[in-house]
Amino acid sequence: MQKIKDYSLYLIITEEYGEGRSSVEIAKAAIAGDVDIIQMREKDKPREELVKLGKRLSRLCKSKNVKFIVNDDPLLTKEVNADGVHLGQEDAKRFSIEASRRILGREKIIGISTHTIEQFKEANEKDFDYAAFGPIFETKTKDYFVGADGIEEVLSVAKRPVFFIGGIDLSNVGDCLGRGAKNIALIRGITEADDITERTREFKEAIKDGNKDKRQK
Ligand code: 3NM
Repeated sequence: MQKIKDYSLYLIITEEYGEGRSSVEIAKAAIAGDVDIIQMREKDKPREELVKLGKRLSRLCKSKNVKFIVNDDPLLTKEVNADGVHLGQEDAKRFSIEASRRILGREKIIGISTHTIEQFKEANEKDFDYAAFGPIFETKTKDYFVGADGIEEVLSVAKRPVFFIGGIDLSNVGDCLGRGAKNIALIRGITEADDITERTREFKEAIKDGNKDKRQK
């Protein structure tokens, strides 16, 4: 069963990039704009706070049929009843894909980060539900980026949905889509917008338009 639909828009929420708005405010506004997936990615908040916030976001997303993913921690994922966990390359060492699967079971979503073609090919053989590949462009959370050239190669070998990530905004999303990207993940492209709902809609339209030919098949 494919748990992640293609042509999805995935918003990662880190409150720090929310221009003073809370995670819940950001999530509500993005949900109103028809976002498909939301991730809670808060590296600096204490666990207790993450449990509280995670439960709120989880309830909110469930009530609106939006998938809710927790960064880093399959135990926290289970505790807040999220739909899945996202494992970075570092997190994957703390909790491997296999350990996360044992904790979460078959129904939940496991996503992983990959940053090079080699990493992607290696991960491709494992038991995850989607991969993220990036950073495609310059971003704040990493001090390097891989460029858009790898998109076609990643897609030519990918066995499950891939989200392209990193520095994606309305000016460069077309480049990703033109190279075959179906799914996009981002933080600031949405969280820094004055009108988050409107911006979310614009990205959804871009994904739809950029994939018109494929979707008609
Ligand atoms: N992971 P923005 S890039 C959280 O390449 C994250 O794995 C990345 O933020 C990866 O859309 C990234 O604001 C940051 O550039 C995405």
